[in-house]
Order: sequence, then structure tokens, then C-alpha cells
Amino acid sequence: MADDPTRKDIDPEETEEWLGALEAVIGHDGVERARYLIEQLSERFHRHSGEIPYRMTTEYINTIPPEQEAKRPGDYDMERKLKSLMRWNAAVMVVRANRLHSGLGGHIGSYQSVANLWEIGFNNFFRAPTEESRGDIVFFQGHSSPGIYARAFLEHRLSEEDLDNFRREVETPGLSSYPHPWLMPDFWCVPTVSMGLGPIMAIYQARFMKYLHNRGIMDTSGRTVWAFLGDGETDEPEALGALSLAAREKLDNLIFVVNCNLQRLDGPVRGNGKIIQELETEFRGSGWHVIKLILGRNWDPLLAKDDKGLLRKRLMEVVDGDYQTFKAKDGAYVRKHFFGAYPELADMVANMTDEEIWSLKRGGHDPFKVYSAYHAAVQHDGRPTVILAKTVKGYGMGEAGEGQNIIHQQKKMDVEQLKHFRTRFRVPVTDEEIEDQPPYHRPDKDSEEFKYLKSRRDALGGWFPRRVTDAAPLDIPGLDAFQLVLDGSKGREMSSTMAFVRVLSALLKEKAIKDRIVPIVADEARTFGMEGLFRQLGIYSPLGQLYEPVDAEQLLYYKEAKNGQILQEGITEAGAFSSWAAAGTAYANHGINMVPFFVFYSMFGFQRVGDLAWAAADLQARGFLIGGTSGRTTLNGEGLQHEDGQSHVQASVIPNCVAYDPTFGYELAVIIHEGLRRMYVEQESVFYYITTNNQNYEHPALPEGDGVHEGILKGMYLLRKSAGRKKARVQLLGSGTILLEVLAAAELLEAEHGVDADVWSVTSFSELRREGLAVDRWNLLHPGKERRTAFVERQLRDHRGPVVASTDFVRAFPDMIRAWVPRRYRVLGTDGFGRSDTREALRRFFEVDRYHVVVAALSTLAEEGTIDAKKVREAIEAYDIDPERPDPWTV
Ligand SMILES: Cc1ncc(C[n+]2csc(CCOP(=O)(O)OP(=O)(O)O)c2C)c(N)n1
Ligand SMILES: [Mg+2]
Repeated sequence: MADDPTRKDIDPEETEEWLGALEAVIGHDGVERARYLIEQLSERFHRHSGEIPYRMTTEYINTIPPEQEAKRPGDYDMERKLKSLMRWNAAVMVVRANRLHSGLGGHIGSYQSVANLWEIGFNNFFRAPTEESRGDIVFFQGHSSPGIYARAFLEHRLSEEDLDNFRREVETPGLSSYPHPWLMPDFWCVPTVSMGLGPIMAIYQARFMKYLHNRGIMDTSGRTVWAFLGDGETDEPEALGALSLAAREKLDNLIFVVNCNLQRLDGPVRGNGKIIQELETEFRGSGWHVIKLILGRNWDPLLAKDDKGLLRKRLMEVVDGDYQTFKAKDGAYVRKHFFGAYPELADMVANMTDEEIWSLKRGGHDPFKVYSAYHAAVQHDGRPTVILAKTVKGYGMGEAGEGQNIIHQQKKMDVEQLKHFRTRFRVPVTDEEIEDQPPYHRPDKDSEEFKYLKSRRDALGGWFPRRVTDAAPLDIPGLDAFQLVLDGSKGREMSSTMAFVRVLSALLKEKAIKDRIVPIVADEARTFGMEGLFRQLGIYSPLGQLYEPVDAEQLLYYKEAKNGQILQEGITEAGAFSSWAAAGTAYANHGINMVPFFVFYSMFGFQRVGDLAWAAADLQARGFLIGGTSGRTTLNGEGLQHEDGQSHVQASVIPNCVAYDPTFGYELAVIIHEGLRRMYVEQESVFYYITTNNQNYEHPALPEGDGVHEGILKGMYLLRKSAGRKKARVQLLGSGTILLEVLAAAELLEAEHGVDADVWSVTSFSELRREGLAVDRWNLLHPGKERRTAFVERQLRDHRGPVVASTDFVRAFPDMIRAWVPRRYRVLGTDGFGRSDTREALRRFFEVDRYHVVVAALSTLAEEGTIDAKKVREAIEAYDIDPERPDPWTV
């Protein structure tokens, strides 16, 4: 209870007796016996009080006692020298960038706090990909990237020019601000910096590696996922939200290192408390192995002298806000305000100089302590480990910001500050050089420094990080593998989700590819009719199935298996998405192509975990995202929070996301087949988002005829050509289930209104838009050359009449192609809040049912002068439409 000064020891003699007895047991029978006795005591206490007699936290000192520390290999002086050069070059790089162009940004202070934590990893632990193994995956705290570049510079992987092009990526092959595989595809393996996403992706990556192993796809034993995160970052729900999965699945291939510099951007993380103690509770409560690394080795002699526990008490009672202030002051201040709180403590340091007091290090800055913590973490079996390492933000920067609240955004250092920093880290550059333009410093390739750096890395497989993409392409089946779907449902009604399940089932029968498929669900498999796969493929569980499933008697029982293929994530879209991203980047991180299909409730996709989708795009993840239950009026009973009418707009802004809103099974089959070809044969870094729905209807066979296949992929094709020769003719466009309303509207127009209607199935407004934009841009930049025509225009130009498009998404979706529609264009969509009712009622409410399509077509024809406005009025009346009702998006 040392962290609660209000608890008084009312009988110290009795306390001493108990403690003495404990010491005796440990000395005589060992710690396991002592643990047994304490547990017995604890249970007895619980029986009497209903409470547990302890807290989740331990003392505010290192978890690993000095006598249990592993000895650190390597050349201490050399490593310190190299680290100092990295500190210097990283700082100079940001300073130079901002001298040239203030506003480019960059961070200096964070790397200074994490440098030692990373260097111990680089010199002793992080394994690079080799022929034998793909090595470790490290999620580096993103805004400390200058330190990684500074290291790559010393490694002669980057040049001075590269460093000068930090954050300048447009005209030059510069260095990206943060780890972005998209921008530096041979370097960064995983993106970080949208805080919280690194940690959750690291957990699911470690889990995916176990999955690959347990399924017998590849041996991933001995490989580790490291995630470095900030203490401020741990406030993001994603950062700590999946901790229990890591413990439950015994991810001993996972190590978190939280860089506890006690500060975030604006100020202290927990000024009035202790972030390390708080995190200790969180992680321990979630079942992790916790290693606190608070004090450097020069505290050890003081702690050894602390027989009354006063120093421990003091360490515990000081809050983080004060610890931060201590580091922003000096040794005299620490003597007075830390040790001076108790005369005994003041005596303890009486013979130390202020400098010696000042140099009492925090654990994260002590290479010996960090090595021993990592060593213990790597050795630990059966559980993930977190290292809570206490550091100083802006370490060594002195007046330039060390421990100051402004340090996070410090991008500049003046000449005097740089000189101080140079001297502090003994960097061989002169005052004159600094005054002129602070120079980088790099020992050349035959220096002892370079040789040392290289030898340490050679022992760990080579330079790091390094992204390698040498996975063999997959042997994908021909389109006829999906013949069952291509032939249509033959009178049977089914949803497009069901058609998708048929496509997936067909793929799971293909020998060459079936093992590579990774079906992922977040507790909605039954919603999508996928429960049949439970038994067929098994649900992955590292424990197998330890119980008799309640439905064991049934054919399709809930089967969990160690080699199960389905990732059933439970209700965590963020987790499922992270699994999808891990599987979708196996081609780079594991050297093997995997084909993930994450099938989810469309509303809880892009808008729920949109930032993860963006990160996956940066990661160059490949795979399929299936937004089931899509369409604002198609999922009708679930109401406002469930009915997705916008995911296609959200998907459309991700540059390498290829999105489709198909209606029929054959469209889906053609799209998925092409996706497989592009992603796994051509190995393009795109991913597919396909919406499916839960409305049952008949699916026709793939129409014969030119251009259908191409049109499906490009985004539109003529589905129904009117044979009529009337004066009034319209072109009706539709997607998803609303295409069915459009087809019905075409019938009504011909039968009741004397208008011929051609109907187009638009599988992708967003792909059509992309093609149109490219054509536009070409035309803009090639004046005088023969003008190119967009696909939309080419498709529509020989078909007479105004154009009306209707979808189950907001109007912004069909509006995407407005620029290339060669005639009057009207769009119908589902702008507004969803609500529950029948599909008919909802479509009427949002004005996307067949009657509104008819009225929109007639109205557009009237505007063009082809028919009389009276005809529109009559239709409005005949269909009982209230022209005075408020706009649906306002109610
Ligand atoms: C989701 C998100 N929100 C905000 C930011 C902006 N940001 C970058 S670093 C930072 C502070 C980080 O503090 P901490 O995690 O403690 O890391 P430190 O720099 O102290 O090591 C913030 C707010 C971000 N990158 N991502
Ligand atoms: Mg911090």
C-alpha cells in the first residue's frame, strides 16, 4: 500500500514479524512456496471481507531487481557514441528543414526520449528479414521517425541529401514525415502516427502470425512484434482496447514498450497522478506480463541503503507533474525538492554533488537496464509483455526544452542551444560549423564506428527496417469457377450476400488458393448466412475446442479448432479490420500472399473504423472488404444507426480502394475474379470494397453480348434496351437494390406513360469518376490534341434522352459522374437519417422507389420540353405523392 500515504502502520513490530516469516520462507523453500502461502492468506481474507487484499500496482521502482538483470553484451562506449550521433543528426535534420522552409515541421524532443530504447533494440534484438526468416515487425512511434532516418544515414543507407529532403516528397524522393509504406515502400513496413492504431494493429499482427503458424501455413516461431508507443497515446481507446485478446491468445511473440516520458503534446499526461502506475494496472489486469523500468542503475546503491523504505515511499508519493518539473530544473532543485522532503533522504545524498544527483537517470535512458528488460521480455513464455519505461522528453536538450511543456513542438534550436547539445553528447563539430549551418556528422565506411554498427546489424540479419515484397503470385481459377453464380439463381430468390457466400464457397474449393483465404467476421456471420463455414473451415482458436458445443448434434455446429481458418473476432470492427490488414500485407511482412475477406455490417465499416481503412491503404493491404447489409432502405428494420447510405462516398476518397455496388451475383463474381487477378496475379496494391445486401430477389445469368464484362468492371453497362421507338426516351441508371426499382420504373414508363426507357446497371460510380477525372486531366494538359472521351460519355452518347440515376446511397454518390453525363442529369438518393419501416415505406420516404423514378424521368423530360408538364403533375397525383412534404433529409 506504499502508494497510499494515508495508510498508517499501527503495529510495526507485528509487521516486521510477518515480513520476517515471509523472508524465511523465501530463503528456505523458495518464491513458489511463498506465493502459495500468500494466496492462501489472500483467499482467507477474501472469505472474511469480500475484498482482495492487494492492489494491481507494485512499488514505484524497477520490476527486475539488480541481481536478476541479464548482462548486456556489446561495446558500451561505441554504442553511446553512435547513439549520440543519431541524436545529433536527427535534431539537425529537423532544424535544417525548418531553417530552409519554416512550416515543414518535424519533432526533436520525442526521439531524444526514445533513442536509447530503440538503440538497444537495433543493436541486440530487432531481426531483419533474411532468406530463412522474415524477422521481426516493429511499430516505431511515428513522430520519432527522424531518429530512424538518422540511423539509416549512419548506416550509409541514406545520404545527406536524403536527410535534407525530410518532409519534401513531391519533387524529390524525400523522406516521409512519419512511417508510411506507401511513400517509402522499400523502407517502412508498418504505418504509425495516427495514435492508437499502431498498438491495435501490432496485437492483431502478432495474433495473425500465430494463426499462420497454427494453421501450418508457415513457421513464425521465434519472430516478435514490437510496438513502441507514447504514454499520451495510451489514452486512445484503440491503443489499449485489445489488450485482453493478446493475453487470452497467449501472444508471447508481442512486446509493447511504452515510452513514459510523462508528457504528451500540450503538457503532462497525468500531472496529478502516475501514468506508469495506471498503465501497470491496465496491463496487469488484462493479463500481461508487466516490467516497470523506472530507475537507472545509479539509483541502485541508494535503494540498497533504503532500509526504512523512505526512498521508495518518496518515489511513490511524488506525482508526475513534479517529476517533470525536476527534469526541467537541476541537481540542486532535485536535492531540495525530492530528497529534501525527509531529513533521512537528504542525508542519504549529502555526500553526492549536485551533478551526481542530476545524473541519476531514469530507467529508459540506461542501456543496461533496458537490455535486461528486453531480455526478460523476449524470454517470457505464454504471455505478451509490456515494458513501461520512464524517460525524459527532450532528453539532453537542456534549455532548448528538456522536460518543458513546449518541447513536443520544438522544431528549432538556436546556435547556443545546438552548441550545448553538441557538447552534451560530445559530437565532433565546431562552433564555427554550427554558426554557419549545423552540419550532419557521419563516420565513413571504413571507420570503426561503421564497422561496429554493421557488425551488430549483420548478426541480426541486416539493416532494419526494410520492406521486402517477393511473395509468389497466386494461381487463381478461371471465371468459370463461379459458374453456379454466373448462371443466375434460376427462379430462386436470394440476397447478393448469399451470392457472395456462393462465390466464396467456390473459391474455398479451389485447391491452389483455398488455404490462403482468410474469412473474417466480427460476430455477424449468421447475419450474412455464413454460419455454414463454421463447421466446414473451423473457427481459429489457439486452444482448439475445450467444450462440447451446444449445437454439437447439428451438422453445422460451432466448431473451434487450432487450425481453424475463420477469424471470428467477436464484436470489434477495429480488431477485425486490423486482422484484415495483417492478412492483406502478408505478401510483404511474411512473404506469402493471403486473401482476406472481411465481411461486416456495412454501416460499421468505413465510418466506424475509417482511420484504420486509411492506414491499411497506406500499408498497401490487399484483400476484400465486403459491406453486407448495405443501402439505407434495404436494411430496413434496423433504423438510423444501422442503415448505410454513405460508405461508398467514404470509400471513394481512399485512392487505392476500388469500390463496387453491384446488384446481381454475376456482377459480383466478375468483380471478385478481377480483384483476385489484380491483387494476387498482377500484385497491384489496391483493395476492394464491395457492398452486398440482404434483400431477396432473382439473379439473372450473365448477359451475353459485347461490353458487359468490361462494363461491369469499368462501372456501367446497358442492362435493358428498350425496343420502343417513341419520341420520349430516357436513360435510367441504378445500382444495388435500387436498380430493381429502376427496372420496375422502366416498365411503368413504357406501359403507362408512353416513354421508352433504357436501363443501365452502374456497378461503380466511383470507378467511373476516376476514369472521367483522368480523361479530363489529359484533355486539360493536351490542348489542340484530339479530345478523349470519358467512358460514361462514350456509353451514353448513342442513347437518346435525359439521364436519371437512383441509388440507395446519398445523392453525392451518383453525382460523382455528373461531369461526364452528356445530357440533363438528375439523381435520386437517400440523403438523411435512416429509420425503421418496410422497404416500400422507406423508399417512398426517401423518394427512391419506382414511382419517384418515374416522376423524376417525366419531370426531366418535361424540363427538356419533350413532354408536357401536365403529364408530370398527373403522375404525381396518380402515385399519391405529396409535393409539399419537407425534404426527407430535414426530418
Ligand atoms: C489520433 C491522433 N491524434 C493526435 C495526433 C497528434 N499528435 C502527434 S504526437 C502527439 C503527442 C504524443 O504524445 P505521446 O504519445 O506521449 O508521445 P511522446 O511524443 O511524448 O513520446 C499528438 C497529440 C496524432 N498523431 N494522432
Ligand atoms: Mg509522452
